[in-house]
Amino acid sequence: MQGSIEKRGAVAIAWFDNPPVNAISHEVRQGLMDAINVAVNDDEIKALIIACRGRTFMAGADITEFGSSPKPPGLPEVVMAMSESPILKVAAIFGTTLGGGFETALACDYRIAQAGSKVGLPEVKLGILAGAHGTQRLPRVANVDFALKVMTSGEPVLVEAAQEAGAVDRVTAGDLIEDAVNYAEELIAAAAPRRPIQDMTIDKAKYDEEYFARFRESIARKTRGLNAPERSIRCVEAAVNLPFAESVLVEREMSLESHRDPQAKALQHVFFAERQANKVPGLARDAALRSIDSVAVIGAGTMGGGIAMNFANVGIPVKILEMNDEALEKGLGVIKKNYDATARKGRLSEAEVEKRMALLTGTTDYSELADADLVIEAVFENMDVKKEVFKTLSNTVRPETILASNTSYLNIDELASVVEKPERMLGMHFFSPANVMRLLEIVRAEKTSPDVLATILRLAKAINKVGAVAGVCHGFIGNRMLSGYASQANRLLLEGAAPHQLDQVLYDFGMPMGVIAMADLAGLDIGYRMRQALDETQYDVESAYLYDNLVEMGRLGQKTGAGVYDYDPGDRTPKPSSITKKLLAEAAEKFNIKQREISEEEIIERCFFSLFNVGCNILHEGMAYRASDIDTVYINGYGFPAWRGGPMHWAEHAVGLEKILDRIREFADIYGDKYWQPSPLLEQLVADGGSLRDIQNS
Ligand code: T1G
Repeated sequence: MQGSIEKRGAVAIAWFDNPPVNAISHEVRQGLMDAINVAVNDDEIKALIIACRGRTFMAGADITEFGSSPKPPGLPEVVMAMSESPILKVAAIFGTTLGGGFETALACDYRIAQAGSKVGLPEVKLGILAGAHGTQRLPRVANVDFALKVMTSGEPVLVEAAQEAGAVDRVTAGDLIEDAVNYAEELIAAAAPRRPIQDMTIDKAKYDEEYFARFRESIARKTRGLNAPERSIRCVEAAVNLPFAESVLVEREMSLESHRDPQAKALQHVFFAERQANKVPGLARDAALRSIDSVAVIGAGTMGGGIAMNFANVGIPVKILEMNDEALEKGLGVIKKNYDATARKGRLSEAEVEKRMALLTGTTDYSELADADLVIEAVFENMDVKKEVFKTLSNTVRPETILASNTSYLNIDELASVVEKPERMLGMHFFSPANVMRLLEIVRAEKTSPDVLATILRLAKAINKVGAVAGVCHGFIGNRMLSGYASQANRLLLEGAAPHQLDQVLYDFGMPMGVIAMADLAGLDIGYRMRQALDETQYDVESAYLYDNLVEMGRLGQKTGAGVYDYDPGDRTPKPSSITKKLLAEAAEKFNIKQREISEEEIIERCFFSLFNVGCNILHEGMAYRASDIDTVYINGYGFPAWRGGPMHWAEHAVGLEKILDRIREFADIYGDKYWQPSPLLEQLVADGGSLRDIQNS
């Protein structure tokens, strides 16, 4: 039973225990109501502590209940009843007290927190807002600045910062419950007053229209495309300008509106998708996994260095091997420069930099890697070179050491063929910059054992990455989909779309940057070198005309100050180039392609339906366990807007599978089915009236 009462003299503790994160389910809500009633009706009880067992105080409303109307009592009703009840209430918070959990704590009169724990209102990350009076209580008990930042970023803050702002009263490094009982006894002895936050007011003179306009401007870039932050701001404006009884109605209206917004469903899909991606089909959730207490990285170049930093950042010692001392010194020097740059921005202390650097040791001797639990190679992207590395590793490290390649497209099965005990071999595809990008594509080779896969998925989370499993195919999940998306963008350039027009449409759709600008950023020579190794039947010669000519002119992209776009010195803003325009006209004439006006709608459909069709093939071939893993990859590795749910969720829920299939068939008629062969999976789903949710590969 939730809310069971433990009496300690005049202090009662209402205990809640709803693993794994004490989500505020219907049972918990009812338990809160019951606990208040028991306390109010027991004359011996002078103060009530709200406390939780397990790893955290309530981490929010139970998201699994969303989509259906919550069984009464709803949380707004509960927090109102709590804050109005005559009993003195103390919240004992720890772990991550988030969303409805923080709102429950704000319905108490006093709050004591475990030092180093966090509070927050992350609802905006789910496309909704703190709808149990959080938007009304936080600005009143703390201040408007703090409340706006917490609500619109959705990021948790340390309880020490919350204490400074006035949202937490005490912080203890000791035994939270003992200290909470002592605190409650102190309050009783001092006849401390109840402090319902709804009775507090805000000095509105300080927070006029101009203040809110400035705040909106300050978050505009980070919240581009998102609806929930604006709704939260409106609630805080109401808290400033209206009495509680009226402003709480504004919160109610904004909250209902946000739950109806497709962005909410998309973001909640993303929340569960990222967690679902950690599950290996067929492997029991409590299966014994291997511990990774030390890591080795082969190669101290850009990728190797960034990869090594991920582990040092979380206290895991890393040995970095290079061919010679000079390369080693250079690599370690780049890592130190990166850390120093972070420290200069105030995001890392000098001591922390030293601590992390101390975890990184260099060597040129393979025998020094013998104790590594995991070795990741990040050497030159060449099969023979990598095979040599894995042969040496296989003869050097322990047989149970996990071996991983950071290759972005080479065949992991072929690499595993030179390794003893190939079941310990897989791909760990980091995205550059490896210490920044959240996605880790984990490539499951034919012989990779499930426990190795699950070990690396858990490790991904430990190094603050989002892991997703891909099968062995060219480009795995992300780059294979990128090729479908980019191929259509390039065809559209040949047919008359200007690069900046096309990129603007993709940016306005929500991508971090247009795909053509992204090619300039990555460097046009990468594709050029790959095409040199292929014959003309293996790539789109017509689209390559522009890029081959640009590279041969020395226009490699941003790194040479010119590529598809021109760039002013020291300025990364892409500017339309007459050279590109001329080359595209030449290509259209040479390959007899009719130029025409291209609509925004066609750019969206051609680029994203192609992306989606490739995603369906990946799913159809079993190269991804589930469609939501593909969404996880494309959001975290390529910046697809999370508020659209990912390419697969967007296709099914914003466009519709049948409409997409019809358009793909129309494109096949127009362009020939080389690009537009409908995925058999898409055809099957439409024929059966099925959903992507039904597909679960093993
Ligand atoms: N409801 C239901 N299940 C939840 C949950 C929640 N709020 N939070 C986590 N889980 C599940 C999760 O799916 C996973 O399940 C397991 O718990 C461990 O989670 C009115 C309406 C708390 C920081 O947004 O940020 O309150 O995969 O792997 O890395 O204003 O979970 O094991 O089956 O993430 O240690 C606001 C969301 C809700 C917090 C812990 N609260 N959760 O991280 O574990 S809306 C949130 C988190 C709200 C009110 C509104 C994190 C965490 P499974 P995990 P973790």
